[in-house]
Amino acid sequence: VSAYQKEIALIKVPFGLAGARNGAELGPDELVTAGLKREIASLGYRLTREVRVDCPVQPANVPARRLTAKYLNEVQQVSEKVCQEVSSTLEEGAFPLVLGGDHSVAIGTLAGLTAHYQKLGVIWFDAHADLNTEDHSLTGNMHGMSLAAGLGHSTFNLSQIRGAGSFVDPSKLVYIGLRDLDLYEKKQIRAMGIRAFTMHDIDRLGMKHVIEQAIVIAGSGTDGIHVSFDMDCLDPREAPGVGTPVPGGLSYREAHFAMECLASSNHVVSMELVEVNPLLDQNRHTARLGVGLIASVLGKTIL
Ligand code: HAR
Ligand code: MN
Ligand code: MN
Ligand code: MN
Repeated sequence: VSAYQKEIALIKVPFGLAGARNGAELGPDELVTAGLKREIASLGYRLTREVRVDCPVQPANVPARRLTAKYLNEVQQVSEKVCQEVSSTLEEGAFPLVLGGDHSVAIGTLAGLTAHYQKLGVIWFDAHADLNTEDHSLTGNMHGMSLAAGLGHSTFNLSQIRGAGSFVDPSKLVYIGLRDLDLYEKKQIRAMGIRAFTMHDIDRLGMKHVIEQAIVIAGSGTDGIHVSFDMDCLDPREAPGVGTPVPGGLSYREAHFAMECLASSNHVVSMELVEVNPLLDQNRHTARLGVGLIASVLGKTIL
């Protein structure tokens, strides 16, 4: 975040139908209750916009047959609204902070960001690659398809969202924290040459090296870096309140250090934090970690 940019928009997206289980729709309120707005204010930001995107909730009768992309219409509706909010925020010169919701909200965020930035860098913190298409997903859960939509691989993609820009450039995309990939996703990462720092790489190289490389890849020759932070990148022992926990994840310290490095890079132009599930959490612990990570990206330092 550049020092002069001290205006921020809070875009809450209480949408959870594209996840694996109920509860992600409660994420935005949980983050606010955990003290997010206090942190933002004490960092000297002016909150220029605070919106709660109107999101469809679970219909009475759940679709019976197995769909290749569940709740596609709902995801499309939400994506268009998020796209609009992110676009307006950027036009006003403020920093968009999007609170999920499940990770399908990233489709709308990417749509709004690409409308404004020709060359967008993306760092995707996640245990998962979210690269499935409707034809390859084993679950039909669209939170596992958001990057495929951003890259234009899936049938439902950015080009179907009113106001979206062009697809994300895979050479400017970096993963951090991967450890649970479907076979198709592995093939895609290799075929596209996407830079992926798996947990193995973090163990081998250390987060310092990993985040420095990620900032170079996503930050050089781009208009800025979007940080898409799926809370399940963290180890579930520390962050149990997520819908699809996978053992062997990032420690809070590692993630927090990465956020501090991102802040001092001055390249971050937007952030989203997704997949906080209060129903699976204990004592709001996961949301509190989320608030700490956001504060660090926004420039909070220890001393
Ligand atoms: N790859 C699996 C699927 O497609 C799991 C995806 C889980 N995704 C998230 N977001 N929680 O990363 O269903
Ligand atoms: Mn994800
Ligand atoms: Mn994930
Ligand atoms: Mn630079």
